[in-house]
Amino acid sequence: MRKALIMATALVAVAVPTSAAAQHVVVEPVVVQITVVNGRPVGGIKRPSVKKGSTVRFVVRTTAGTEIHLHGYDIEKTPRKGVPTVIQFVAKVPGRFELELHQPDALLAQLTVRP
Ligand SMILES: [Cu+2]
Repeated sequence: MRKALIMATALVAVAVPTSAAAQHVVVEPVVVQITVVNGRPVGGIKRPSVKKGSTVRFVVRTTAGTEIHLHGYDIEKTPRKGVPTVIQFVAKVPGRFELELHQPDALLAQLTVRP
């Protein structure tokens, strides 16, 4: 799974049009950091907005919950103690998508992917 994500990121970097002058263009992911305390995201629900084709990386720190779930893209990760949970993907589908913590259920972020 991790290997596939890294490959996807590499493909994005290659797909960026480059002029003769620009030799290496590295596309940085849009990083969204979320810390969950008492089953709720610190500072409230994050509402990032990215352009379609962007690479998005959610980094979630939580001591509670059995699953972190990105709806629509349907990516699920099981959080492990003491290790941030990383969900990285290329936002190919426009729309609005919710990142949820499950058990206890909480909305962590609402991602907008602009066409
Ligand atoms: Cu869910």
